[in-house]
Amino acid sequence: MGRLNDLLTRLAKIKDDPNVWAQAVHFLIGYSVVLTAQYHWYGGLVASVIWAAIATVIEAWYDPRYEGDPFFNGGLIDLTSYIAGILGALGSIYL
Ligand SMILES: [Ca+2]
Repeated sequence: MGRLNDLLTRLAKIKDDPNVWAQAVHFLIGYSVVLTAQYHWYGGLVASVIWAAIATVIEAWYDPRYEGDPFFNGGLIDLTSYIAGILGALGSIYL
């Protein structure tokens, strides 16, 4: 019971971490952009490439320059979350 309580306590704390929410949102954006494109014009694969390029520009150039969020201190994690969402959507479409 102690271990279960420890696990539940740890899980409950995750929701208080803003980084977890930020990564979840980046993932969902990547996921929903690709699925939306696929739904409307069968362009999931094309949208994946375009969105991955846009996300790279956002995280490597825009955020460091205009939001003070360095690429190697947060941006890379954001980009990874976008890519994970894109891959998740491609998995939903093609697997
Ligand atoms: Ca960012």
